[in-house]
Amino acid sequence: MHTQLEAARSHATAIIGMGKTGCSVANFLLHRGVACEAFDEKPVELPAALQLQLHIGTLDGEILSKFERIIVSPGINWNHAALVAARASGVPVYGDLELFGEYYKGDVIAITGTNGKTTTVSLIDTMLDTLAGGIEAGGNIGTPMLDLLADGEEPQRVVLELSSFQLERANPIRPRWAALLNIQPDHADMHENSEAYKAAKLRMFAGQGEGDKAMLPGESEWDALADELRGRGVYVRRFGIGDVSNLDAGVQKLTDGSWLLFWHHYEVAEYISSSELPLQGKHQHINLAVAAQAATDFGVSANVIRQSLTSFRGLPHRMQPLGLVAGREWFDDSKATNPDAAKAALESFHHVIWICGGLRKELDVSTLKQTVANHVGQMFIIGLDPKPYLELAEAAGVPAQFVKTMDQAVKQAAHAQAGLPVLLSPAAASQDQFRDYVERGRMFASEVKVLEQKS
Ligand code: UMA
Repeated sequence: MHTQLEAARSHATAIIGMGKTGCSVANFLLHRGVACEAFDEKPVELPAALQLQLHIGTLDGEILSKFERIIVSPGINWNHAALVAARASGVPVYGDLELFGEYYKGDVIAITGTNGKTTTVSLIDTMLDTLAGGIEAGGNIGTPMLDLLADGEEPQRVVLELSSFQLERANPIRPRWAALLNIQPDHADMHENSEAYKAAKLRMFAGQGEGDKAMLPGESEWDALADELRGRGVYVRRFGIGDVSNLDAGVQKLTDGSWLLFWHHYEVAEYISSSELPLQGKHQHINLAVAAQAATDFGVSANVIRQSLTSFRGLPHRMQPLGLVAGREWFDDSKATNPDAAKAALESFHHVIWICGGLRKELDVSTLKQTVANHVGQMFIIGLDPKPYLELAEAAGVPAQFVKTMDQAVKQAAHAQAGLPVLLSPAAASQDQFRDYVERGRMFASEVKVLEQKS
């Protein structure tokens, strides 16, 4: 029998996961008069302004199947049994990117990749903000994308940081300019396999067509995609480490060991020496080159781009120097939540004391063996899953100690091999011990501060 409740639900939206995304979706839809109910598997408190029914507890596919549509937060597994059941019953299930694509008609710049997204998006945001009409940044970077449309005004252009989770649960949007920075192993606990992870990321290009621009890594594995995009009339750019005559943007090594960062304004190459950039690390400079290319493609002048590059000091928790404390330098790279991010950080040091460990997301850390052997003097392991990191240390022949907590890691690292810098670059997510990587980085910085006050 069709109850009154079921009849109401057949015209309502179920919002699943009431973190940042869920609250943003609820706010957006309620303002547009859409009836909504909220679901979360853990106890949460909604902001007072959000007046909607909240259900706490295990998701039930049968209940969800009664709704007109379901909007799911990115952190909830797409293959959650309740979502699979709801989809099987024919209910449309999407993420917030779907709603964004339906409502927003301005220019989208979209950035995806395993590592470097936030740095690239932040710099594009800074540089394009100098244009008439400015720009707004959102998505995985932290501001839910629908918040960019919340006040009813439509920004002229937006730059979105898109995660695989956001891309997999929406019909393809059509970014005017889109860049894939890299694909490295990550989120093995959330995607069925690495192919599914890659396929989700590549959905970013699926809606592009005539006149749009796509930025792809220079490696040959991306040639087929480049050809396919060109076949659809997309203007394809390539970037990476290499020669300015072969790539549109990237870094070029010089004979004296230094390197140049370059991008192109039409056919003309623009350069800047890496020694002029406060932000260090070749992997970071590639991200800066991609941002510079986006800026020039949207008409930002070379002078403004140079000024932005030479004043950009990087973002918190990404190779952030904390200063000289207790006779050594300390670096917070808490954002390194997968092995490839930690590898890039470790390789930017000659030798370093490494604090690592956390929620491994089923990723294989043994791939770091050579990097650890070459660049790490000693390891201090935090988190609830020390075994793979201890095995890595043994394989690399590096002394290691499981200290479990951040305060112990900092205390012990202060007494490690004299003079060596200390790097927190966990190669793991943080949620086994912290709310997120930000809290982990702050905890590290505050323990270093305690050390400073004592010394
Ligand atoms: N929840 C459930 N069941 C689950 C999992 C979660 O009910 O199985 C509930 C939780 O109890 C919580 C809510 O869902 O109340 C959290 O939803 P969420 O995990 O999607 O988190 P949000 O607060 O909505 O944040 C999300 C992104 N989080 C993830 O993708 C995991 C944020 O990216 C993003 O900034 C934000 O939307 C705004 O767009 C963070 C992230 O870690 C930074 N991203 C990953 C990464 O960068 O590696 C992809």
